[in-house]
Amino acid sequence: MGVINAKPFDFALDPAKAALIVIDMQRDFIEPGGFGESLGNDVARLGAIVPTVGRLIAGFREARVPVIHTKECHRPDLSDCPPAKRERGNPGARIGDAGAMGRILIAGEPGTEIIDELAPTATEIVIEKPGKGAFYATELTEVLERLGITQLVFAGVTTEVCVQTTMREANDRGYEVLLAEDATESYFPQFKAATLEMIRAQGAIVGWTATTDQVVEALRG
Ligand code: C5J
Repeated sequence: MGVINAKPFDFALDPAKAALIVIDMQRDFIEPGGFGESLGNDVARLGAIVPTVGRLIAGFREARVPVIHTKECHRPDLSDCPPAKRERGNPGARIGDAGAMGRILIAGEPGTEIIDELAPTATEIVIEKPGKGAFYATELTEVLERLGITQLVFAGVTTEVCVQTTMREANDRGYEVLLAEDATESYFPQFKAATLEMIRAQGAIVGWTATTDQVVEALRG
């Protein structure tokens, strides 16, 4: 058990009951020329956290604590992509359309893959999720129950969308959740800052935040 001097108060990390969830570190969100950039976003902001996320993953692997990855993606026939999601706004390209790295956010397409630098190992679990939250329409609950996990550390993108949604889903399901604040990023700095505040407000109403160094140190005991 390693006690992290987290915000808004200490978090006792139990490696026997913890997992790292790395949200959507996918080529189409992070690499230049992908879907994220086509929506007008500065993807360099997201690319900048890759080494930190890598350090966090390495810390969990070294401690032999599970690392679970997620990918936001849909079936090729889009049967799991509601029109309300696909037809939102007026982007140049939509989910399922041909993009620079294959069909956008479709399972199996190159742009949907996790970036090479953070690729899952052969034994790590990858959850394919059609929604923003990783619990919706996935096997994540069963995976966590099977592994006896009650604490979740989060990293990935984007802070206020898929990361925050999944943290809230997890909190509602009774998990203790902590966000590694330097291993997550948003296209909008003000949204990241607000999300960190929201998560830990009112006595950790959603959960805790701490730095990658603090989490890795706690894992080492
Ligand atoms: C978004 C995500 N931003 N992974 N996806 O649509 O946060």
